Amino acid sequence: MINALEQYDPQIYELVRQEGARQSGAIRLIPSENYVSRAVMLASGGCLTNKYAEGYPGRRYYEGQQVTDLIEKMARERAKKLFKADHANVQPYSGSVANLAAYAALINPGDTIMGMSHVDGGHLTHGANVSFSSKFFKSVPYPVNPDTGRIDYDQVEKLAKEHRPKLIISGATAYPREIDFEAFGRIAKEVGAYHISDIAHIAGLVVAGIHQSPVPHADIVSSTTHKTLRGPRGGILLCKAEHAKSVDRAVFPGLQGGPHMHTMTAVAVAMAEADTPEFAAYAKQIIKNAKALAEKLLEYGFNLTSGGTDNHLILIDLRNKNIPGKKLAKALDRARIVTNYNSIPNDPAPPANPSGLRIGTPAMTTRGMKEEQAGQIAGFINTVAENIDNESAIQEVGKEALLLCSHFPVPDHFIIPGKNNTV
Ligand code: DSN
Repeated sequence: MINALEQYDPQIYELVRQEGARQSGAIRLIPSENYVSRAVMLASGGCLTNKYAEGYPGRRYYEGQQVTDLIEKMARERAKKLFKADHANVQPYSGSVANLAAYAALINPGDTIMGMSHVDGGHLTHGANVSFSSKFFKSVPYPVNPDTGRIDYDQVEKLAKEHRPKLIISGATAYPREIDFEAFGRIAKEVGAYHISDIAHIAGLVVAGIHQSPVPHADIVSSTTHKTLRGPRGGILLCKAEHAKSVDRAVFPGLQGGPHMHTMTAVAVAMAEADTPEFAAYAKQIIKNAKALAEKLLEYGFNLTSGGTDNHLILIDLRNKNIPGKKLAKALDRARIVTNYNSIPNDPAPPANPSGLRIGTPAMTTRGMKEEQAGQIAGFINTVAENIDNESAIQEVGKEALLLCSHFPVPDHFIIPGKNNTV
């Protein structure tokens, strides 16, 4: 497909080639990114992009749904089996829309919601003050414990009893520890709230059976389909049978028009891929790599929020190194190590120039890197931090990072024969 693009639009082809080369020639540590399989790539780039399919299988508003109905049913069934859920909606365009649909299915504008505070690791849509979620709803965020960097379930319970929210959201976007979804379910029941769990980051770890599944403990579970799940950029909602109709109505016609059928096709592929022993082994290795990376970073004197990790991500508190997160992220990018600067709990610095750096292991693990390489990468990060104003040292690390990348080639869909794929 990519070679055909060269023929039809050489300018865009060249940019796609450059991005493929960038992804191939860098150690990608953004915890929400990954490399999808060739099958997922082909499905999401195929002819299903041509089809409108408002409605649901058997109840569409456009004709010509002989195949789309089969694809959507298959994607739904695969998602239900994978997550052991009563019902799945595979239409959300992505995680933010999935969350909004989940809220719309259960509560009304003006109701109170309780999600993890954005600076402490919650997602924007969990009630952050810049998001629709605090404009449409009254947001009462729960923080993490400032001493431990972990969720304090007693404090969540206390806040819930005080504010009596209609909805409690579990799940996070920058939280390195396992989440006790059962505890959230119990607290929600105690105060008569619904419980929505957003597992966008850890869905791959959940389906592999490594992290607790929220499916038995939440009214609705929301997720993206990329990140650790390693599918295309999309969203899904899983719920108990009693909420199936409200969830479906909230997605369409509540919030969305026609579903992106090409993405849904690729979601179906990814669900099957995740339902294999190979995927479970991959998910285990993600965590082993994150732990190895965390251990080495601690040895190099980095402070990690909560002291380490149970999942795929690590949040580095850079205050003891006197380097702003943004400055380190940009220097690492020049050294072919791609991360994102991030707020840390109780961050004294603003979100645009915060004190933390967020890194994660899903993409490097897909390339086949293991604990030894995780240790090497920690060394690269340390060298860049120690030489933050020394550009030639940073460029040297870039050469070593490129060499490491060359030993762990990425899946072959963007390796273009005869082209320079690593510069
Ligand atoms: N932007 C995603 C992340 O990087 O975690 C969350 O939506």
